Amino acid sequence: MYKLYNVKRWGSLGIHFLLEEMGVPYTNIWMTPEQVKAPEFRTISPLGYIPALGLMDGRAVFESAAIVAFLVTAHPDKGMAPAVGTEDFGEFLSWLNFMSNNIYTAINMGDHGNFYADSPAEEARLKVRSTDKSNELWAILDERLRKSGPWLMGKTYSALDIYALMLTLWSRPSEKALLEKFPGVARLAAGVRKRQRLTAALTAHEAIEPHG
Ligand SMILES: N[C@@H](CCC(=O)N[C@@H](CS)C(=O)NCC(=O)O)C(=O)O
Repeated sequence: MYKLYNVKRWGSLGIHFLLEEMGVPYTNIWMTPEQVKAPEFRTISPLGYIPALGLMDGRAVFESAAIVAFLVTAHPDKGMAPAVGTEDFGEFLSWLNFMSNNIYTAINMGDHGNFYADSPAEEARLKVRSTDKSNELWAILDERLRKSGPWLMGKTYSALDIYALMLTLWSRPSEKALLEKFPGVARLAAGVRKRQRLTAALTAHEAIEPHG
């Protein structure tokens, strides 16, 4: 059985939702921020980051996009991504990495205590830049969703939509402000929230409703 190293409302929530949606057996290892920072956790996740997914043989997959790519291809029968090797799969991987490399990173840059700021003034400046950059990136996703949605892969719901919902939760100045600004993203987020299989996990991460 997989082990999901999980912290409430952190980057593990997207993997938590995906595992629930796919209905594959797994256990949640709920962690505190202190446990995440402990040196022992680096033997599982080299940068001490959440999410990490423990495998049956004792190894772990880390980096959120890698975990998503691993799960959807390890369980192709669950239909959460196009078939491996198809052109659609190439498109799927592009948007997955677009979100993890760009939006996730832009959000992290604006976090309190981030590595790139060495004074409160720097931190405040990065927070503004992070929001500007995130909005620029969301606008690209929103255009795609408005033109050829409702999902990121068009008419087909996939792991990308769950990943996108996760990122909306961390928006600045607020999740609701992001959803008001980007109607295509709002429609996606509302659609993912309606998935019956996700109710328990949405509740566990206090994500049933968008935060104001
Ligand atoms: N590139 C990583 C980023 C993961 C990440 O930033 N995780 C945050 C939580 S959302 C974390 O674990 N931070 C731990 C810390 O900063 O000590 C991924 O996509 O998995």
